[in-house]
Amino acid sequence: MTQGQDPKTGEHIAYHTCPLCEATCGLEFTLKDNRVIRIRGDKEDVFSTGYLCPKGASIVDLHNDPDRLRTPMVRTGDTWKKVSWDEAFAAVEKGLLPLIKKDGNDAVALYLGNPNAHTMAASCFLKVLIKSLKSKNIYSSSSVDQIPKHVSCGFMFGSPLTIPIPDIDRTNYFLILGANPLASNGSLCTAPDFPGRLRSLKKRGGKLVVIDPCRTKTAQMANEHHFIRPGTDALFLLSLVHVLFKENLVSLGKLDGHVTGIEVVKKASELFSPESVEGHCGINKTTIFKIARELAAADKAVVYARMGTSVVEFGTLSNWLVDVLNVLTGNLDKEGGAMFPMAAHVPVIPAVKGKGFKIGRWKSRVKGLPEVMGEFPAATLADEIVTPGSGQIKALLTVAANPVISNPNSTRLDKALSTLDFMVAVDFYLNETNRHAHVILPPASPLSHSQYDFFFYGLSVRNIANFSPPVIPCHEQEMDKWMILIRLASIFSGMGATADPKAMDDMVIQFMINQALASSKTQLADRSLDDILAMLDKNDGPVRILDFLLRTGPYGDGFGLNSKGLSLDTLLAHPHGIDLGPLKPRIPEILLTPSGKIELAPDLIVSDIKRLHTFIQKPPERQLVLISRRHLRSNNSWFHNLPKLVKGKNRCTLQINPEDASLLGLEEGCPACVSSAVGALTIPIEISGDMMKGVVSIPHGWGHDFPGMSLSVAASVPGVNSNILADEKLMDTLSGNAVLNGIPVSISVP
Ligand SMILES: Nc1nc2c(c(=O)[nH]1)N[C@H]1C(S)=C(S)[C@@H](COP(=O)(O)OP(=O)(O)OC[C@H]3O[C@@H](n4cnc5c(=O)[nH]c(N)nc54)[C@H](O)[C@@H]3O)O[C@H]1N2
Ligand SMILES: Nc1nc2c(c(=O)[nH]1)N[C@H]1C(S)=C(S)[C@@H](COP(=O)(O)OP(=O)(O)OC[C@H]3O[C@@H](n4cnc5c(=O)[nH]c(N)nc54)[C@H](O)[C@@H]3O)O[C@H]1N2
Ligand code: SF4
Ligand SMILES: [Mo]
Repeated sequence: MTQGQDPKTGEHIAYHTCPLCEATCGLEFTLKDNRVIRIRGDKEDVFSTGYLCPKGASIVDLHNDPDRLRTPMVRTGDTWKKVSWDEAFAAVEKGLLPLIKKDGNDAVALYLGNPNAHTMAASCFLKVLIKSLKSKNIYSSSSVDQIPKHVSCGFMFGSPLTIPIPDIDRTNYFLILGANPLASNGSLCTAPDFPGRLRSLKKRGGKLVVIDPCRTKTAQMANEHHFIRPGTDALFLLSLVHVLFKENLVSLGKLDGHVTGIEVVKKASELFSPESVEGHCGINKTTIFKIARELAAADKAVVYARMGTSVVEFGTLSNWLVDVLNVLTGNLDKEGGAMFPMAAHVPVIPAVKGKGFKIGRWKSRVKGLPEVMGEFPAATLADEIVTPGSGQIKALLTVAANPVISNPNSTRLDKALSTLDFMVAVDFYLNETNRHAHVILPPASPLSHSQYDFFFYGLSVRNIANFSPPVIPCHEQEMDKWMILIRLASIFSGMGATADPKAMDDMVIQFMINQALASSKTQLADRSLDDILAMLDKNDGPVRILDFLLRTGPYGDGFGLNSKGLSLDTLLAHPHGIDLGPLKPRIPEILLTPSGKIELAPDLIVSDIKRLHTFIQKPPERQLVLISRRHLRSNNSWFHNLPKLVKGKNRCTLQINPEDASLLGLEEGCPACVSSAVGALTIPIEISGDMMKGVVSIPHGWGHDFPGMSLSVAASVPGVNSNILADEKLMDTLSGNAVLNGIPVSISVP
């Protein structure tokens, strides 16, 4: 009988943190004979208290999806063959090692997709894979997403992972730009039931202001919504800074003495008065003055921005200015402002001064683009594949990624992938990208993995720790993702395709322990490797690593030093999670800048302001521009194969304002041809008064009409891929982030 099983019904309950988005909701599963018969939000979850969205409710459909791959596959020509795991890894070794020998390590590129951030496997073992691959050609979905935030935080706070999070449960004034948490459930702000938290803000008399070219569901629940011309947030934000200085509203509060560069920021903002930017961003000067004054006057206020401000030409500048505003109004590191979480698995090592953050330590071969966090921009992947010469990419390994849908100028990238000598995909769907692979290595279903959100507890509005064991055990044919990553790392490191994954796993944990033992700053100074190993959880892989990190973390038991402290056992005894409390001030302890202060005016960022200045000297753009949108029932490109989530009316439409539609002679439901500098597509029209004039939107993640895939449901409701229209040559200069919003387009009736 399974533990906890009801002897009468044969049912048992399992709890698991949802791995599908950043919100980390607790799910409650009722199982019988290892089949889920009911799923609901876990009311006792300390963080989500019963909340769940339609995607979380469909995770079992994903588990049961007949198209989900359960065995490795090898392709010859157009024919896929199911093979054993040993055969699959042997095929990878045979396909990649001779190529590395002949053309060097850079000939094999690695592309890491979004779901990696949600798995323990990737959090623990991707570094090992990257290290063993020794290729400069590392790419990820970060550069079609949030890398501008990493760059701005890296320069300001000394580490790209030191990201302040809006303290939404305690703020009284919340200014949101380019985020739609009512669809996305929040990003770089882990907050289950984001809608409920926004309702509470309003209930306690707080104010919600949303800046977005679309009157989204989030905008509709706000006290105020202002349309903004896509791509111009940096101008709007810099003019807020301008007003703060002009009206003597700057007040650092407790940050006084911890900030450098204020005068430089003041000077830089001088040219950006509300009057000079209003025509470009479409927000009038009266509103800009009002928002600046309200922001300064609120006792607890916070500015928060996401995707809409990130995948644009001035992505780093916008993300920097968000935190500049939080600093100048005294709201950074303050209750109800933007605060730094203290996750249970991240050791607190008082640093005060650090080496600072660097980009461009090496450059991409074809376009000379700077490396950022060890990666090149995803937008230049195709360049590196199609341009001959030494260092050309000849093979690709993708892990949980679908760049053919998610990257700009996807038609070009799709063609480039078809020219590769060899491709390996770690993924459980044969999707638009993976159809180019020669080997697919499918990890087990999300319900068969353990879960602890290494990334998102570091980005969370409360300090939370929650570990969940697998809901349904891994089928004997299936392999946990961490094993796949380790076996790949073993191939690249020369240990061979047949190496015992345990050997590499042991090496990793021993390395981590030895590093901690060697550091005089940890509590382990006089312990031994064997001591620690003997005390650790006896599981393999990420679970053992988690135990180690929890115990050496800020709330940890220090391997016996603090008997009340956390370990894996404590989390196992608390299946609804442990709430470690609200966020607390952490400055200066977390600053790793060379000055030991918040560096408000990093040279590279400040020098990028001249691009903004050039921009406002030109007359305001009036051409129609395209932006993206998300829907609660989609998850980037990979949730359109679940019937429950795609039923109903077609969501892949071009939304356009009624006035623009009438000017162009477009009618509701009729197809329109949309073209840009790099591509064209045809899509049905949806006329919507919620769109700003001059702006149209297409949801991202669609376009499932390629041959050679195995996504039967998605193929029946394919939609179109908006990234056919995104020009891969447009990037945020500093971070290399792709420009996916604000794309100039023309529309005609076919
Ligand atoms: N249901 C669902 N949830 C998801 C995802 C999903 O695909 N579906 N994806 C997940 C991922 S990977 C991420 S990164 C997060 C993203 O989470 P969010 O950042 O909240 O994402 P979006 O819903 O795309 O919201 C972006 C908003 O920016 C607006 N916008 C576009 N251009 C501009 C601009 O120039 N300026 C301003 N101010 N606004 C602009 C858009 O109209 C849109 O409302 O969501 C995650 N959650
Ligand atoms: N135009 C436009 N383009 C965008 C965006 C936009 O707003 N507009 N958003 C961008 C953003 S924010 C992001 S994050 C990217 C996302 O883009 P990507 O990261 O390239 O792709 P996803 O659509 O998230 O697909 C992820 C793949 O991972 C697989 N997968 C899921 N779980 C696992 C797992 O546990 N292990 C493994 N190995 N595989 C798994 C799925 O089957 C799927 O094939 O798209 C970006 N592209
Ligand atoms: S909001 Fe996110 S974490 Fe919560 S149930 Fe939905 S997909 Fe899962
Ligand atoms: Mo993302």
